[in-house]
Amino acid sequence: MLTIDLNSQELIEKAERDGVETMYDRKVAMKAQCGFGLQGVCCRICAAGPCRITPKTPLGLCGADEHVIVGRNFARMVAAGTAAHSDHARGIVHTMAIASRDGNYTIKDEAKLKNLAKEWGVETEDRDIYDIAHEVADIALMEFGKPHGTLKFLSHAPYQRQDLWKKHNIEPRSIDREIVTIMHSTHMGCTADIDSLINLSLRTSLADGWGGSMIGTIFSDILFGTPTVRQSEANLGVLEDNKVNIILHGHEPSLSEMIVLASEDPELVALAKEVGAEGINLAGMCCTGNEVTMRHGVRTAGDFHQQELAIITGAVEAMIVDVQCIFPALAKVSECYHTKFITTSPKAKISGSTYIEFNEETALDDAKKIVKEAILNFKNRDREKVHIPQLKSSTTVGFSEQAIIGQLDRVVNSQIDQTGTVKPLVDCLKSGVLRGVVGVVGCNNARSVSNKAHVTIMKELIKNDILVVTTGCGASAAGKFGLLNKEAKSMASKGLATVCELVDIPPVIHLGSCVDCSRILSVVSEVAKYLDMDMCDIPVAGVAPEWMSEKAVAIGTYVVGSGIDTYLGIMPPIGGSSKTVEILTQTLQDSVGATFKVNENPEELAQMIINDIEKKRVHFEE
Ligand code: BF8
Ligand code: SF4
Repeated sequence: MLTIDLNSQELIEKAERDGVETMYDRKVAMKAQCGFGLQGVCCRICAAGPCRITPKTPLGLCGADEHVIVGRNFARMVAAGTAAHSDHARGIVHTMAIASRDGNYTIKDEAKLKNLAKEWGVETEDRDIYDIAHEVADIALMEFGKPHGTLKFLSHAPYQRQDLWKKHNIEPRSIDREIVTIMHSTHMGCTADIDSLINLSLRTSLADGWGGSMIGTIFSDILFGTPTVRQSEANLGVLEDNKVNIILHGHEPSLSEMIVLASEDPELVALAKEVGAEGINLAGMCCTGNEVTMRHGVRTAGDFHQQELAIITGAVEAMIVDVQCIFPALAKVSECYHTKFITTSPKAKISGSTYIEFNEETALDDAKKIVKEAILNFKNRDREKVHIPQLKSSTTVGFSEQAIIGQLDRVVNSQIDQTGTVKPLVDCLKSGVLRGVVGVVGCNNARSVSNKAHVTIMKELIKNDILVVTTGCGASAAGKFGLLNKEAKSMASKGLATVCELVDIPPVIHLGSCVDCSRILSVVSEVAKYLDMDMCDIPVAGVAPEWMSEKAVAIGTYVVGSGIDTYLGIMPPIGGSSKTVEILTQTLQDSVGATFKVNENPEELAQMIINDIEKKRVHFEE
């Protein structure tokens, strides 16, 4: 089986009938993957190589052994992932730097901005909110390259964690600097010590979690609004036969927010009617899908593995993308249908696409131009080729940290308790009504059956009184399979179901896009601080059942570096170095209080998590 998603199965068959190649065909054609690559023991860091480690050639030409080669490759994955999240964040901060009262970008969450301004020592009294915004943005931009000190948001962690980072010299300094340090240290002839390579990886990844990603989340909230709970739907069944279907795919909300606005423009809505459509139907994909569903309720068309399939419905007028997780194959697939594949970012040009550059300075005009292209393409839709699968599920989305606390306040007895704290969550965890909280996040991976591990693990966890929070393509999987629906409490065990009923939440909580994994850090950190504990002593865990991207490696590493055990459903390319495996799966326990654990069988992985959460509780209840 290739995927457990019935819509996807239908469209894979349609692709065959249409003679269109998809990832699933390439997966079959690829057959065996390169064993050296899988083990991480191929080095092509200098042009004397590639050097491959075998029993007969245990060293590269320079003498680098398997531990050095695997460690360098791992560190470079962390650096690339951190770069992707953080450069996205930098874009958002630059956008805030040009926000103005009468411009395209305005400040939506003034309170959050003022809180941050106060935290950073920016004057807020009697000042125009835009002056405050610009000063805060300038300070944030310095976080990427400041020459002295460490990252500001580290102070959000419990003091125990901060002390530990200091002790092990893994406090990130500035974001770009950590990435550069890895690129330098892994250059030919630099670091040749596996402990040091893992330490560098930890420090850089923390610059993602408590730096780039956290800045991305907080600044997006300030600029586009902190998500609030709302209803939506997920899966390809959200495409509509009689409307101009536009898919928003990629990551940065600066673009998608403007497309949402443009799609409501009366002139463009009128134009859509003129060309014979009933209106414009926006649908999201991947992380952009998460961003627009949690802030606007825009429905989710699907996840990473459904990007080609969306076009194969024959009903998509435009697939609009910016950066990250975009198959270059979309160019070829869209040639087989009328779909316009529109790239917009100078950071991710793709040959065969229609390139319409999106600039923050001319944002709404650019967005309107892009939406107009889509509308004008409606007439080219070939009715014969259209097949929209029917399945879709209703979802409840938009749980920012504040929205979660807001829901929890429903159970607070205002006579006794303060509102606006994590106390109700702590009470549920302490009493054992909830055994733990687990973040199930990340991608789809062609090495496994699409969505199977996500759905299996989430269902298993909620059957064991474990509240699940989810982001990225994990969130899309949860949405498609009905787990983000409040009714899914019927699939949960008694304790969790009671909490869901009381607080009016689904058993799986949509926390947003992949940069929003920083929301998980924030919630766990607040719980730990409330209890005066370190994050490693709370019964929580992170899981990436079907991860594939370098960004996921960065996330997993900062989650571990933050003291939260991380479970992987796909083995990372480290198997060729026994030392790397030992450090990541055992030794880190002694330094950062958490490790990676890997099992490619989802049922077994779920059981490991449940058992480990129970073990953590022993300590937690003391
Ligand atoms: O950052 S979960 S496939 S979409 S990498 Fe990509 Fe993975 Fe999806 Fe967003 Ni995250
Ligand atoms: Fe080979 Fe060393 Fe060059 Fe890597 S850095 S390719 S191991 S010679």
